[in-house]
Amino acid sequence: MVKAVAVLSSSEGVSGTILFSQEGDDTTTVTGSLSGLKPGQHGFHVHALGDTTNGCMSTGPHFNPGGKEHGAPGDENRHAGDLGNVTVGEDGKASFTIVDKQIPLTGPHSIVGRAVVVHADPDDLGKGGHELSKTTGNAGGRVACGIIGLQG
Ligand SMILES: [Cu+2]
Ligand SMILES: [Zn+2]
Repeated sequence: MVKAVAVLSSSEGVSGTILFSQEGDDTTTVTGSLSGLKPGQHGFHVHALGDTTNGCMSTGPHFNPGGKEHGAPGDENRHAGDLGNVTVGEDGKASFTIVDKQIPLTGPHSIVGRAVVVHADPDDLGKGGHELSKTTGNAGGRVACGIIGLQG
């Protein structure tokens, strides 16, 4: 098994930990807990770069090694980094588990060294009809992010 972790924090008081574990060749389980967010749905993605020199803005676009359009996690045509939305309760907290086959921790398309980003708004999963729907899901600002690093 290969494991990784991303620790998220922001100046606006968002914090959290996202754990990744890969069993076998391609299936990665993502287990997250977040706090300090506004209640409702928030877009949640793996972005291409593990660069936070300019905060979450420098983590680049959604991780997209296949050169596809933005979509929902279950879509054929999606960025590898498209993990959909996380749901935040009235207490500002979210805890979730996501199982996905496009975010390996090993091999040429590994997400280790890239970043996870939580957005201000819901991801429309490519179906909102907005000019940004097919690139970002129109998920708004980047409220917190963390670099994905190997864990022992
Ligand atoms: Cu994003
Ligand atoms: Zn995307």
